[in-house]
Amino acid sequence: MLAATLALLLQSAAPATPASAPSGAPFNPRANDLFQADPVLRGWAVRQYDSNRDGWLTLYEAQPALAAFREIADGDRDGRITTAEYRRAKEYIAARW
Ligand SMILES: [Ca+2]
Ligand SMILES: [Ca+2]
Repeated sequence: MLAATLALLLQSAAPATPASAPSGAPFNPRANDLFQADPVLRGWAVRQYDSNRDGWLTLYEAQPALAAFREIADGDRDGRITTAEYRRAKEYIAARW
């Protein structure tokens, strides 16, 4: 189930719309799903990306958090995050933050 969520979240970065995303990354309306599903990642994301410090990640605050997670997790840069890559990234985050 987690893997399915991940697949949805993390493989959907393919430019469905070759639109102009100024930040580079496409806006992901499901960005918060990853953090809602995982307390470790949520804790990390809130500490790093909760710009207004209210303890919650809005969808907008979650965008850079998701992008950063992808950056950390996708070790082989193939644009997909496997379950193994996800697990490694989570361990890395848990150990470092
Ligand atoms: Ca916030
Ligand atoms: Ca990968």
